[in-house]
Amino acid sequence: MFNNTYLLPTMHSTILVTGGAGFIGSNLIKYILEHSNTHIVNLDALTYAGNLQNLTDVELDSRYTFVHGSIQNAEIVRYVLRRYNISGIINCAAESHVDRSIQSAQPFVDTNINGTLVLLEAAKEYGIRRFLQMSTDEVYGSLGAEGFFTEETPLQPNSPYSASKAASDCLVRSFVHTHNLDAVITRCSNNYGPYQFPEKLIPLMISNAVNDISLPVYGDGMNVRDWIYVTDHCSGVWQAYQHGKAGEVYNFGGKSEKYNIDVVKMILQGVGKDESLITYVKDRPGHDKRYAIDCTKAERELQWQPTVTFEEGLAKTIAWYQDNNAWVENVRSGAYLAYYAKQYQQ
Ligand code: NAD
Ligand code: TDX
Repeated sequence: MFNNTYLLPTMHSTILVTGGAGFIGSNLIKYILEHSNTHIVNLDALTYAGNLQNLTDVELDSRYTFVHGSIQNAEIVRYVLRRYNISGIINCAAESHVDRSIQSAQPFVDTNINGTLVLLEAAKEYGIRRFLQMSTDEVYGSLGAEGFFTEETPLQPNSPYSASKAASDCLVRSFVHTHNLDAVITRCSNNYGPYQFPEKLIPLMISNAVNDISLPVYGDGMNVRDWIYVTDHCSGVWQAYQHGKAGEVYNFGGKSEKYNIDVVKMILQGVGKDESLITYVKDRPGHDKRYAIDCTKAERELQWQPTVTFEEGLAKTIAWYQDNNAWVENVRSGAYLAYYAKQYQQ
């Protein structure tokens, strides 16, 4: 079925996952450990979004190792590649929240652009056999009422976050073409599921609803996002890592376009709370209207499909947040409260 099966991990191949203490990274590490014999080193700086509690299920697994450090630090990155004989890299480490990039763009340039460059240079130096850059559909900009992003859609990032992701994608592409690095880029739509930091729409609205705090909807609530359950994204990334063609981009989406206001109302219904909790607040500057993904390339070339419907995934996610209020309370602490107050002051 696949031509380049030489990339299938052998019994003892060890890969580096960066940003593995974050939302998608932690779900991805668990997914890979469950579906292969691969050993994983997780290099994470433990920013506000990184949380080792996301990985308690696997911390005793002999195939898993955590290293605390930044992808901006070339010495640590080179040490990890040498020390653990790393054969491949999946780069999930990033500053990932659009609203924070509007408050302050510098950390996005530092990690998303400079950090990715550090990884690329080290990958070149140590002959890394496969590099996967986890990117986002936001690099394509915004859609009107019609159409979908394909892998050929021009890059038109609109926020400092998406601009930094587009820049890192361009760096990855340049290392493929100039240095023959074996790299693929994945671009996914909005993820949701367990362990997502409650600054993003779905976990924020669930946590607020559970705690009877008002639900702040930006603008008129008519912006559209294409929602994908996080394990569907993880399966796509793992397929692309193993079977993607060097230099190619693969889009992933959940085929679940929704208006924000409809998502919020579904959450209130799921939690059993009243719509009077909804508050319309000042719109996000430069707010992208609509994202929608055409993922036929991944379906055709990677035999990948999203498997979780939005209704099913949302019910599982609501149940997870209700069952893990201690996790939520732990992250909704000092720095989070300061961020929240600044972001939602009217
Ligand atoms: P997240 O914010 O939950 O986690 C990011 C992780 O990266 C954290 O553990 C953090 O500590 C770590 N990190 C940050 N800076 C670092 C540095 N300099 N060195 C090492 N680690 C560092 O993000 P997420 O939602 O899990 O997103 C993961 C990746 O997927 C990002 O690259 C993001 O752009 C991309 N992505 C996210 C979505 C989504 O909907 N969340 C969709 C498409 C693509
Ligand atoms: O309080 C809110 N109110 C609100 O109306 C928040 C936090 C968001 N929104 C809206 C803005 C967006 O239209 O909900 C939508 C989703 O917002 P986010 O969860 O912040 O996601 P988005 O900006 O779409 O970006 C996400 O998808 C692509 C991730 O955060 C990125 O990391 C990913 O690359």
